[in-house]
Amino acid sequence: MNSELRIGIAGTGAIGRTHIDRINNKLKGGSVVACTDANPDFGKQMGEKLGLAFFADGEALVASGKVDALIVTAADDDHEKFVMAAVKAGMPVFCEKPLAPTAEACKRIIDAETKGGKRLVQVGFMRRYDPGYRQLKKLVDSGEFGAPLMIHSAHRNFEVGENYTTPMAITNTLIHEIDTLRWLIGEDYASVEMAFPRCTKYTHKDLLDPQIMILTSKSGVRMDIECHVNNHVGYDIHCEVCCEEGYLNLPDLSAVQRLVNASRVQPICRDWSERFVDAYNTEIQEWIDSTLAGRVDGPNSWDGYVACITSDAAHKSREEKKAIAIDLPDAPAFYTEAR
Ligand code: ISE
Repeated sequence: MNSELRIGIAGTGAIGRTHIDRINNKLKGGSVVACTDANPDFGKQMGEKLGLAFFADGEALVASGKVDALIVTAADDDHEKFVMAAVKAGMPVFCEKPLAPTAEACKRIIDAETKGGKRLVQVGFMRRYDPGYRQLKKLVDSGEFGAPLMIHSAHRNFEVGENYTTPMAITNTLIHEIDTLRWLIGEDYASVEMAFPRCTKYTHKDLLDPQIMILTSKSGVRMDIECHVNNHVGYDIHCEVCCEEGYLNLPDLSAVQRLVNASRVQPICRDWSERFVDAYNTEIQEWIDSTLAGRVDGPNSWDGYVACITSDAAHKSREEKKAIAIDLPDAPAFYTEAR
């Protein structure tokens, strides 16, 4: 491996371009030098604009000899094909969440990675790198507040595109909470249930909004998560961990309070790129560092798979209108041993 990581990016949409910018202009140890996109015309245009070599598909990019590692920021349905191209070539790959839209697809990735004999895949669960969530986890883990009993969370967006539909609230948005809460309490889930309040007037016929997910861990910690993606207010993330000896609340990003027009105004973020900028920077920097050192330190394919077993069960709960038990296999040693 070179001393500087040469990175290819598969998916030149919004999140892809924020990663290109952070890697090429802010972070150390790597640079994005090439790209591909499921939409070749768009990818080519972006490649020219950003000064990146363009390749027609993931296999050609990976085989080009121009990159040491791949970042996948394509649409969720295209994650699997790009991750597979890297895994089959033995190349380290960072894939934005979800690893794939279904557990079945994640399992194919796990089988290919295991067959190759080396852990290569990191999944972009960036909440684990957010300073606020890291503080929260440290306090939960300290044991000072006793056992966690309940968690109340909310994931609110100002608005989402017209192509965002009911299942995407789980696969594209709540997937963050599914991974974060499992990591926060260090426990797997036993069941999931979806509930549907009255819909907001700001939604459309293919999107039930808001939705509530109720997760129960194996030891009985009960977690409710509101997902409201067309709130027309702002990007608002909550997490309150109710423990035996106290309540732990996720801090908001600091913002100066304004006193105007006989009101106190506390600004909040407009979207994820603002709210989680520090988390993304730390996540990608740590991925570059560990990749150069030949390791995968962050959330791996097993975490991506477990999250999708949970999201598949959540879809089933919506369809069958009942709580669904989650039956998780034990993680194989390939994913638990230090490597
Ligand atoms: C988006 O893909 C994200 O990852 C955001 O964090 C989330 O808030 C949004 O709902 C998703 O569509």
